[in-house]
Order: sequence, then C-alpha cells, then structure tokens
Amino acid sequence: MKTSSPREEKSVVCSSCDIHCLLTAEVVEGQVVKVRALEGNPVYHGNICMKGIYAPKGFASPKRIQYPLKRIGERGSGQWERVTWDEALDDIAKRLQAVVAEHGPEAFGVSTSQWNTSVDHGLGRRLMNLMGSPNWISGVALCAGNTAAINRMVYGWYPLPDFFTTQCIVLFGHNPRRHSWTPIYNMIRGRQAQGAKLIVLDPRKSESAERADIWLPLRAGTDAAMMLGWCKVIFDEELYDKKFVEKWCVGVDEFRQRLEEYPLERVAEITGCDAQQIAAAARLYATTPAACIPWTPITDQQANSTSAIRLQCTLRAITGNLDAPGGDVLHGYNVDVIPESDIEIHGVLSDAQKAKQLGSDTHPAFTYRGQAKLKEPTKKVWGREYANLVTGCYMANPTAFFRAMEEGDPYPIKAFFILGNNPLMSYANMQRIYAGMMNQDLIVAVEHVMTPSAQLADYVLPGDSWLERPNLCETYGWTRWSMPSEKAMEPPGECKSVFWFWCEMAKRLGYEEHFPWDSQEAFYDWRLEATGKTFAEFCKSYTMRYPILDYRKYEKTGFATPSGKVELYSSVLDELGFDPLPYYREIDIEQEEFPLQMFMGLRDNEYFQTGHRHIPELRKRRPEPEFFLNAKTAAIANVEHGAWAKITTKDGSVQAQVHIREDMPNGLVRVPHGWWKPEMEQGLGKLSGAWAMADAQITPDDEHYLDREQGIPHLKGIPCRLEVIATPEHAGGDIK
Ligand SMILES: Nc1nc2c(c(=O)[nH]1)N[C@H]1C(S)=C(S)[C@@H](COP(=O)(O)OP(=O)(O)OC[C@H]3O[C@@H](n4cnc5c(=O)[nH]c(N)nc54)[C@H](O)[C@@H]3O)O[C@H]1N2
Ligand SMILES: Nc1nc2c(c(=O)[nH]1)N[C@H]1C(S)=C(S)[C@@H](COP(=O)(O)OP(=O)(O)OC[C@H]3O[C@@H](n4cnc5c(=O)[nH]c(N)nc54)[C@H](O)[C@@H]3O)O[C@H]1N2
Ligand code: SF4
Ligand SMILES: [Mo]
Repeated sequence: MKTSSPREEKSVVCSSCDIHCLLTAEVVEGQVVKVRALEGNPVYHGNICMKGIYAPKGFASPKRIQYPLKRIGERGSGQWERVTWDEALDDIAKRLQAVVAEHGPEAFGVSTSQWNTSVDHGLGRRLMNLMGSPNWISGVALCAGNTAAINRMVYGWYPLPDFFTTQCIVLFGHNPRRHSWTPIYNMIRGRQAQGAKLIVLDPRKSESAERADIWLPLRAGTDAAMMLGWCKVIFDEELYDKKFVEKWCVGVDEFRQRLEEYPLERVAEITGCDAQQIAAAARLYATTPAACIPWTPITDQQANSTSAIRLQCTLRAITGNLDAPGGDVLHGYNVDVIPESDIEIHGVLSDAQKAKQLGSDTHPAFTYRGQAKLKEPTKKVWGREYANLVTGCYMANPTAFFRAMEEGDPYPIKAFFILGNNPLMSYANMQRIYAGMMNQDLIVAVEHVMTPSAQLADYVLPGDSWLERPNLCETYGWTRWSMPSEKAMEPPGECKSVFWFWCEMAKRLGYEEHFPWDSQEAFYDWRLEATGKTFAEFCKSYTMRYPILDYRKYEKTGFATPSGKVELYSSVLDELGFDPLPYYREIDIEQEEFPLQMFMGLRDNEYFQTGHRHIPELRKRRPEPEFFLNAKTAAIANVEHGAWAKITTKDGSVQAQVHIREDMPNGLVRVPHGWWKPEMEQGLGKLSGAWAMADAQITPDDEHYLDREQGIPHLKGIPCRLEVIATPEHAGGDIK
C-alpha cells in the first residue's frame, strides 16, 4: 500500500542520532528518495549530517531484518526460523508470564536506546509499572539521563542553554562537529560569529579547542577537580552573584570550606594545566554576563561524575546564569503535550517493588530511591510528582542489573527485552553482560539489523524506522520544544513500531484497557488535546513549536528541591549516606605494565554509537576502527601509522588500526566506541567481530572505577598498554 501520491514532501524529525534534526523527506511513489535539511525555521534549520543523508539507504539495506525470527538452535547458534508476528507475540507473552510466575515481576528487565523517547514514548515503562517491574535500563545511564537526575538534586530540573543569546559557552570535552550533533555545532558557530566567547576543556586539541578563546588541556578524568578550582577562584575573587547566592543557595559556607582543600596549585597539579590559565578561564566564565555550560557526556562517564555534574550546576548558579537569559534555562513541562513521565505511570508501581530496583541499595542516585525526596518539591514547583527528564531519573543501575542476570544476586533477571539497543556493547563489562544474556530464559530484540546482542536472542523482531512511523518528539521531556514528524513511507516487509509492539504485549498480558489507542496517531491526538489540535493538524501547522521562554521562575515558586533552594550541600545525597559536598577522587592507578592511558569516545562521524556499519556509503569512509595517538606515544609503544594494534587493560583487549594524529596529547590513546562488522561471522565466539573490537570489554565495572553515587563506569582515563599485532582476520571487511 502506498501512503503517498507520486511525488510529495514530508516534514520529518531525524532519529538516526539523538539530537533530532528537522528534515524534509522527498517521496516518490511511496518511497523516500532523499532527505534534506529543513530551511527557514527560525530556531532549528539547515542541519543535517551524513548519517541523516544516508538514512534512506540504510533503511533499504539488504541487511535489514524484515520478518520476525525465532531461534531454533542453541542460544547464539545463528539458527532461525521465520514466524508470524502472532506466533512470536503469543509465545513471548506466555514465556514472560512463566518467568514472572516463577521469579516475580522484577525478573523482567528491559534495556532501551538513547533515542528511546522517539520510539516508545514511555509505553514500555507503563507496562512494566503495571506488571510490577522496576528494572529498566538505558544508554541514558551513561549519557544525559544521569545528568538530568543529578541536576534535579541541585535545583530541581535539568536546564538547557539559551543558545540564542548566550555570550560565553563552556565545553567540557563536548565537541560538536559538522557531522556530530550538527544543530549544536551550528548554534555554537553562530554565537561565536556574533562575538560569544568559547572556553574548551579537552586533553586533545579538538576541533572546538582550535576555535576556542581559552583551551585548557586537562588530564583525562579530572574535570571535577578543575571545576573545584574554578569555584574557588570565583568565590575568592568575589566574582559570584552575591544576591543570588545569599538568597537562593544553601550550604554556601560548607561548600566554601570544601573549596579550601582545592587551592589553585593543587588543581593545577591534578589537572596538568597552568594555574594562571585555569584562573583566567574561571574569570572569563564568571564575568561574561549570559554564559552557559551545555550538557556534555564527558562528565557523565567518569568515576567523579556525580561531583562533576553537581559542580557544573553550582557554577551556573553562583554566577547568576541559572534560569537567566543567555544562561542555562529551566524549561519545565511542555504544556502542549502530555509528558512521558505521566504516560509511564510511575505512581502505580508499589513502594515494595520500587525498593527492589537493582542497584538502589549501593548506587542509588538515579533510581527511585535516589530521587524519592524530590517527589514532593517537584509536585509543588512543576505540578507533577514524577519528572522523568531524559528518561534518566528512575532507572536501575546497569552493573547491578547485569550482575542479577549473571549471578541471580540479589535475585535473578530471567526475561530480557531489548528495544533498539545493543546492550552487549553499550554498557561496561561485556564479558559479564554476555554471561548474563547466556543465562536468560527469554531474550527479545526489536531491531533493524542482526547486532551482536540480537544474535543472542530467542526472538528478533523487525523494527520500523523514523521515516516509516509518525513521531511526536518532545525532546526527552526536558525542554518545551515539540516537533512532529510525519510518516513518510510504509515500512518494508513486516517491520513494526515499538509502540505497536508494546500495545500488542499489553493486550496479551491482560493490560489492554491501559493501552486504548488503536494507532500511534490516535495516541498523539490524545497527548496533544491541550492544544485543541489533532496530530495531523499539528503536523500541518508546525515543524517545531517553541513556546516563548520565561526566566527566573524560581522567584515565584522556589526550586524543586527539599529546601526550595539551590543545594550546594545536597540534602538528598546526605540522606542517602554520601558526601553531601562535591569532591575529587583520584582513580589513576600507576602500574608498570600499563604505561599509557586511554579514553573511549570521540565519536566517528560516520556512525551513531554501535550502529550504521552496514551502510556501504558510510563504511567506505571509515572501514576500520582506529586508535588515535600522537607520534611520541607511538614511538614509545613502537607502533606505526596504519599498523594493527591491541590495547590491553586489566580487563581485556580490543584491536584497531593505529592512526597517528598530532591533536592527541602525550601518553593518551583514543579507543573508538561500538565496533563490530555486520558482514562477519555471527554467533557464539565471533559475534560479528565484537569480541575483537568492542570497547565494552575494556570498560571496567568494578567498584574502584564506578562513580560512587550513580555507579556508572569511568570511560575517561584508564591505564592501558598498546602493542602491535599481526593483521587480524577481521581486517578489511566489505559491506555490499
Ligand atoms: N562501553 C561503552 N558504553 C557506552 C558508550 C561508550 O562509549 N562505551 N556510550 C554511551 C552513550 S554516549 C550512549 S548515547 C549510549 C547509546 O546507546 P544506544 O542508543 O542504545 O545505541 P546502540 O547501543 O548503538 O543501539 C542502538 C540500536 O538501535 C537500532 N535501531 C536504530 N534505529 C532503530 C529504530 O528505529 N527501531 C529499532 N527497533 N531499532 C533501531 C540500531 O540498529 C542499533 O543496534 O551508549 C552508552 N554506552
Ligand atoms: N557522528 C556521530 N555524532 C554523534 C554520535 C555518534 O555516535 N556519531 N553520538 C552522539 C552522542 S549520543 C553523544 S553522547 C555525543 C558525544 O560527542 P561529544 O560530546 O563531542 O564527545 P566525544 O566525541 O566522545 O568526545 C569529545 C571530546 O572529549 C575529549 N575528552 C576525552 N576525555 C576527556 C576528559 O576526561 N575530560 C574532558 N574535558 N574531555 C575529554 C576528547 O578528546 C574529545 O575531543 O555525540 C553525539 N554525536
Ligand atoms: S545530526 Fe545527523 S543523525 Fe543526528 S539528527 Fe541530525 S541529521 Fe540525524
Ligand atoms: Mo551519548
């Protein structure tokens, strides 16, 4: 069936990564032949990267899974048979019920993707909460979701930079580029062209650092120490906003006392930066009116993550940039749209089941327990008890989750659903995740391609793509922006939406009355009721809706924290038994056998995370995984440009090709994230090259490397060694 007339255009929101560019899809005889950047939107126009451009090609790939597949051999044997959706869903429901009957609803665990919000809109949580399982995890535990949860502890919401008028931008590592988070890149360049200052903190002379007014080449993993230094300069030199701090901050004296432990000389020593440069950067940020600190994953992925995120919050507050024009603005709920936090109905999950959420005893920050004290204040200030910003505020801890899968401790997870996520490679300790997955009664993956994780499933179900479904994108419930996306073409074969999958599961599990929508459009009509428009009308009248921002709303309501103020001393962390003040903990353990340091990240332009490697046009541009290091480091390790090498840590090894780049500092190696090769042999022992290339094998999850409060892993600065290897058998793969 064709959805469209011979030639037309549709307004779509790209979900090939998590930044949501507005695009125009050109449709010919029901097929999208091209997507291009939307022009003319005053806020968000002219943005597209190569992943977006090649998305239609990717969705037409012969590697695309088009029919439900059921495992028939041993787990991971690669033997599948095609079944109907009904057969698959009936059997899945039956087996899930058996797991729940034997082990309780908490034995049902779900892992979803970063852009989950654009596929399931909270329906997965809704069903889990009705069933009684708190065990939901996502990539947002290492990226933005955890930041949102920690921001709530300090001032009750997660702010967005006011990019349109800001005069100073501080990037902690964050390095948007032409092909990485293109809209943020364009907004930063636009503001710089208007004279805004740029401060970049990055061990490497990144593309952003090249353009910065001040570049601080700090040692990997030392961002929290750096910010303690900035705060000390700002207080000592009285550069803070005295009125705001006096009236709206609590714990100032205790915090200032903590800062006494971080004189500039000590901070310079820890970070490896020049003391005067550190002070100059702090001064520039504090004295430029309208300065912002955009979100960055770099501080989401460190052993000191909670402290680093809190210190960013603190900097925004003490300089008067919080909820101020050109600073970092607390949007609050989007009044146009029923938020996902409501759809998820967290209130129906009993306290007893919430208390079972994995990891909430040891690393509670983003679990129900960690966020519980914010319920009342959030209701008071923002009108609702549960604010699941960036879907990251009520998660299980991934390490505890996979331990429960592997060891059954403190209780087992036995049914594992994967919705558009490649969990084997997207958390820490792949070896443990693998053991946990091999120990399941039921694994279901809704996917586009046969990922290493899907290879271990009982059912692999064909997912639709963002060109093949409508979407109402409300930017993770974090901002007031909303963007509708029209369905531009029919999905191939029997590909279906995750939305539909959850509705069908609910039907079979006896929760149909809570899922009353007979189409995704009907669901959006309901969510948009407050606007007086249907989804179809909304699509026609807006490419993006961005209500006018109001500032300093706290003057009327206070902040959504227990004290109603900005908590420099955290009453929430105090009650949970953690240090209520931010601190820096050294994790670099000097070891003779590991003379170098590595970090994971610096995303490849061509791919989003572990995906996209099946698209020939993109693979041609970057055929192999690459370690980046400078010539001096290469000489020490005795490796040459183009050679194959392996990085070894205490946890294992991964292989890649050596790429010598002078932007890298001495002794530091970049390890690429998420490599596997879809053309390579599938199944146990191989997993399409994941055992050779995936960085999750050397992402540690032992206590020393985990952030204490959140329990997320450290990806920035891990001791390692580098050695040449013979050309491995996975080199030079080809995707047709
Ligand atoms: N070890 C380690 N772990 C990490 C990171 C790291 O650097 N190292 N990075 C972290 C970060 S920053 C992030 S953002 C997260 C990312 O985590 P995720 O967002 O979960 O990304 P992936 O794990 O690559 O999984 C995405 C999968 O979704 C599939 N997919 C794409 N579109 C659709 C769709 O429309 N429908 C369906 N059903 N499936 C689809 C793709 O084929 C792909 O396999 O990972 C985090 N985890
Ligand atoms: N093409 C493409 N674009 C993407 C993605 C993708 O997969 N592909 N993923 C998207 C997602 S989900 C994310 S999270 C972002 C990530 O994108 P960014 O926020 O830009 O992060 P990275 O690209 O991982 O690395 C950014 C910089 O951090 C520096 N760095 C390394 N360690 C440290 C440290 O300890 N401290 C500091 N201050 N800096 C450090 C590195 O040198 C590097 O220059 O990219 C988004 N954009
Ligand atoms: S940056 Fe690229 S992949 Fe991400 S939303 Fe925009 S076009 Fe899509
Ligand atoms: Mo991310």
